[in-house]
Amino acid sequence: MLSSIILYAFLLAFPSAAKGQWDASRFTWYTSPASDFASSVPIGNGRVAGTVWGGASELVSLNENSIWSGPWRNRVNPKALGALPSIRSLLSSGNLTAAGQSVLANMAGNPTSPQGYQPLGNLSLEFEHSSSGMSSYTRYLDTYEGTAFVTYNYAGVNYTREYIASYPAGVLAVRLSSSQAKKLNVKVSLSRSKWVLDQHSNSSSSIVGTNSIILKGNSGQSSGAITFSSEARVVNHDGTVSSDGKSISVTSATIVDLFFDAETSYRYSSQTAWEVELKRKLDAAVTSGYNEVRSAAISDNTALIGRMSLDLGSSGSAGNQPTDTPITNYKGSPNNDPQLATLMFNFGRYLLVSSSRDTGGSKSLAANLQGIWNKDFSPPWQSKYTININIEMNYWPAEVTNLQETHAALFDLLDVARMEMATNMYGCTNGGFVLHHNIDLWGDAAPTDYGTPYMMWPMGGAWLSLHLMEHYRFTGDKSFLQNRAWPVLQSAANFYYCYLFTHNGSWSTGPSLSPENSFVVPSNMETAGKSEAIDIAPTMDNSILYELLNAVIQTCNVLGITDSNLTNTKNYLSKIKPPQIGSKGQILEWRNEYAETSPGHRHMSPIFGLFPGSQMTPLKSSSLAAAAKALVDNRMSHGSGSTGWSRTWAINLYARLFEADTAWSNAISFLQKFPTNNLWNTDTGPGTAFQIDGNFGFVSAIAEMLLQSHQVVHLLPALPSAVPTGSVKGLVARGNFVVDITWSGMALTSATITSKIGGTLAICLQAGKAFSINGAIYSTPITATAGGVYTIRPV
Ligand code: FUC
Repeated sequence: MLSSIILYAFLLAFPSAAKGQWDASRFTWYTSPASDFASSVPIGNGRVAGTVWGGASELVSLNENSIWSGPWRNRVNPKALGALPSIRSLLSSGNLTAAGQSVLANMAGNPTSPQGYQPLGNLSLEFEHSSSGMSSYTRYLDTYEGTAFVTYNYAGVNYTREYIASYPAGVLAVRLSSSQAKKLNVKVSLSRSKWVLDQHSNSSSSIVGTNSIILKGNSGQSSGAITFSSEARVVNHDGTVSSDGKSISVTSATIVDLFFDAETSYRYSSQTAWEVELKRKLDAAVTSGYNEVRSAAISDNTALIGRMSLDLGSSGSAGNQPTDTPITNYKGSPNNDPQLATLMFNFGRYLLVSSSRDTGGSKSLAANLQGIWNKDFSPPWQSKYTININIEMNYWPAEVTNLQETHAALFDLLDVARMEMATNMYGCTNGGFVLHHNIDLWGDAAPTDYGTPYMMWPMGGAWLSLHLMEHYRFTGDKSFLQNRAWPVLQSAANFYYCYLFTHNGSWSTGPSLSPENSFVVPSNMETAGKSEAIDIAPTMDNSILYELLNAVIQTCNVLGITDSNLTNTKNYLSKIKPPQIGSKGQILEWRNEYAETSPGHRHMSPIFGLFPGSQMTPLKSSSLAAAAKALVDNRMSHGSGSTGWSRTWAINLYARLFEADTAWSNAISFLQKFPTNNLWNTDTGPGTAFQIDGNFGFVSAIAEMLLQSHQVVHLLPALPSAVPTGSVKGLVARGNFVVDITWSGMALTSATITSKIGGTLAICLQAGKAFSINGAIYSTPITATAGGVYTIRPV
């Protein structure tokens, strides 16, 4: 028994190095422990997560995605509803300054912020090893299997630690081992620090039994606090176990396994209920044992991750170095290392699978600003849900890169968020729902923060609703459309049928803004020269309404709905102001051509219709596409792309404009400037806030260069000259077509389109080139059959 355990431990060590070469597209790896959070490696099962630091004394920063700072609060400003008519009349009569002041005075939420995301605590493993005595150190993350690994030699013994987050078992699992029998000594503890916030303080306690440590905590409020129980089970195969009331020690062992779970009051009505669930999951994991938990977790991960593969060229020796080295080298010589882009792509898909899953019970939680990984009680922007770009960006890769299941968590959150805000703030009682620019896990959608460039924006719910439509467009799942998407889309549209008002003959939003830009008040609109943001019907609002109302019409057509839902929507759509073009040929941001206070603003709000919308795309409207290009060019030439997410939005936009080389040069700039050593995206570069949106925006941007499908199935629409040869397998086009493409010399070699559900297949190839489909020259769309495979070749 013991010899097989030792053999197992050896086999686990260096599984990739044993093959002689690290796969530079698949592994992030390091030759030293993490020096900070941004060099730890993340694992997660969509609900429980950790980051592995890998030091001589191990630290795993733990999260459970419903541990937030407290209960739901009604933050709606009681003056908001009463102030709405007067603010609208100030806007209509042209007093922008007074309108902005009244918004601040009457509509700000109280308190100004919803709840924030909080850490669970830390798992500590003390091995009595000193850093200086460790040699042959390797730490890695396998983005394909979803395993994290640490190995090193200490006093002639190889020690290994393997970490896995299991979606099927709902737990984290750890295996510790030593290459020589009975050389493993480890002390295990769980802890949580104290944080004082808003007159309440969280509390936690740790109860240590023979082979279990229970950490309980809560967010500190006297009523409705978010409360959790978590537990680490220690399973030793040999050696001796003891506890000292603070920790569990195992001495003279060869292998020790740990299983960890946390459950909270968010999903269960009583402590008994969530502790029953905690026990059930841990009992089952212990009974199955580490190997079974591990293999089920890997099967689950690889089933999702393995649906796709990407080859943008080999980096050769440049790629066979610890990940922090290519990150540094790439700044000077990006062209030597095409696999860094591939790794970033694969890592992004891995992050989505790890941070966003349907975890059951209709209370899954979407990936937040940091996905699911947060070690701070006061993280940047509270690590909550900012929905004027960030959380939508998290889900841009979900459908196109074949991870449809990850989208489910966002749909669950949207169900929670559809509360009475429309009635309380706008007096709308027709079943419509509205969200502003932030929400928390309770769906608290009252205006957030205190400032006119961001807080008063009634479009967050409409934008998120479009994600359900996109899920239908990609999957063609009519029952999803009927049962899940339609109620949300209908409710989103209903809000606007109550809320919109007529201004200059158009149905208009207001007070609203163009996230998060400001303009200079012109001389005839009150305090000239002052910065303001509040206006009527900014272009982004009109573009979101265009997409929403078209989504409703499409849904009605698919589901055979012909009643007032359809006629009403068509009437409204005909009176939404189309995008206007300004004096520099650009899409106008506001109702008039005001001077922008930040011409290089990071938000690309006015060209939402180019990406993620489709109203301004070249195949739909060459004139709007040209105006969208004028806007993004102007923004970028004035310094936009200044945050990681902004830069990746720009890549997606240029891909939609078929500006392949500009898209790629922005992808290079992104990789040079924003990722930390563990490849997380940041606000403005390493050392600034971790924000996961840019990771996901990067993935969708690469996909958009290779495949687009908002109009037709468009192969290689924006292939950059820096990537003349490559292949991609398993991308998904709208209509549920799975697309594999191989190219070389900047041209298609061949592509295979597999139709999952049948239907019309309209295809376009790179720059309108001619091609054959199953041997016949393509001229018009074909009718694909479910299961049909179509081979595309250049002619
Ligand atoms: C928006 C952005 C900021 C940041 C925050 C979380 O407000 O403008 O740059 O990403 O969200």
